[in-house]
Amino acid sequence: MAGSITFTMIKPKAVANGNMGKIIDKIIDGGFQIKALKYTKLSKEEAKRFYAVHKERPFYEGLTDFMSSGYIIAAVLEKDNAVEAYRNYIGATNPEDAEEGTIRKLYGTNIEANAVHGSDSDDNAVIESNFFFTAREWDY
Ligand code: FUP
Repeated sequence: MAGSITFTMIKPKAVANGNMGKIIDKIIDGGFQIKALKYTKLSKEEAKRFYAVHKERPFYEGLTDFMSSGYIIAAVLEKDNAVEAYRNYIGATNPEDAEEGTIRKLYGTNIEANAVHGSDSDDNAVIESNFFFTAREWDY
């Protein structure tokens, strides 16, 4: 039976550090099925749109500079209770606070370059998936 979906990005520093393969393996090991996957880049304007919810926050400029600084992996993942399951699997926003064995603990550098993004709600998982993928690429 199909589960629900979440959306993830492997962020520029984790890609630049050569960790994208290990992170994808870990995602699969965690029982997440990859429904769509793309090696791509965000422009500054796209990063600002993606993170628009944070536009009043002090870290918005730095975060959107960082997220448009290099290649990323964007992916749609499926699993039962995918949003919560994936957020537990990747660990706390700040890698320093993330539990041992989580993706952010293993591959994150700091709170900004924290290796991966994970959607925070079912609605945002769909919105974020649609940001990167056409319906025929993931909604099958
Ligand atoms: P999360 O849902 O765990 O990705 O965390 P948030 O929604 O709180 O943060 C969104 C993004 O902003 C994350 F990629 C990390 C980044 N961020 C900072 O760069 N600095 C901060 O102080 C807090 C968050």
